[in-house]
Amino acid sequence: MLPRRILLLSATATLFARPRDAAAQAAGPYALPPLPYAPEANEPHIDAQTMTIHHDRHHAAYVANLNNAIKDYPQLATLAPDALLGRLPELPDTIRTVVRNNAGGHVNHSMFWQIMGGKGGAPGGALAAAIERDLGGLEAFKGAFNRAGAGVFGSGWVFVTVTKEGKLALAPRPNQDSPLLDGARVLMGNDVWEHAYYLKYQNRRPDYLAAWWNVLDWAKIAARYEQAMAGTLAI
Ligand code: MN3
Repeated sequence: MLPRRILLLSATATLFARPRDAAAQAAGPYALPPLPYAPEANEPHIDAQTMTIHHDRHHAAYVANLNNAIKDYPQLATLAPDALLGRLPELPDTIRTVVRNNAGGHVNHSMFWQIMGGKGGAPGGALAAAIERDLGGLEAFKGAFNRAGAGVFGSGWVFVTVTKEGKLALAPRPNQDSPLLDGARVLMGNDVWEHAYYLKYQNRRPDYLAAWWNVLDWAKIAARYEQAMAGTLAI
């Protein structure tokens, strides 16, 4: 048996090596999409260091873990990540949970980067009308969304799902569970894992939830809404 100090050292080395290793191993069918803006684009509400670590290490690790999980199942590599989640019950038992977590992490973060980098404000057009109709208007929607996000115990997400008919609903989820698991489409969502906000907000998740609205790109969200209604929204 190894001396205790060596065990501790090797555990520490593994812990610190993980993010870099994860990024280096990202060869496979799934790829980390680049951030669609500079890491400081969401300052001061979300700091550049959080964006960089979140994208380059956390999201990269989900992609690497997903590629690693399916490497012995080449037939799965042809599936888009939303299809992989939608067909989770058909997957081999041995990889079902790791795919749920890491394909979930991949699609959730891919959506998340896409809808930020904006200046907040309010949506217009058909999306504004749907928010009015299904969620009681923008202010009521923001309040309910922030309460749902604050109410996620531990790590998770708060999403808005959208049906093909354009109907909106709040959908909080634990861990990296995606509404795609249930066959729903995701209009938008906020990441309430501590890694999304801890450097700047520490334990003040409600402050992060409130500030997040200032970085939304409503034009991108409106485009997702149109795609959902057209049946072309993937992740
Ligand atoms: Mn995250």
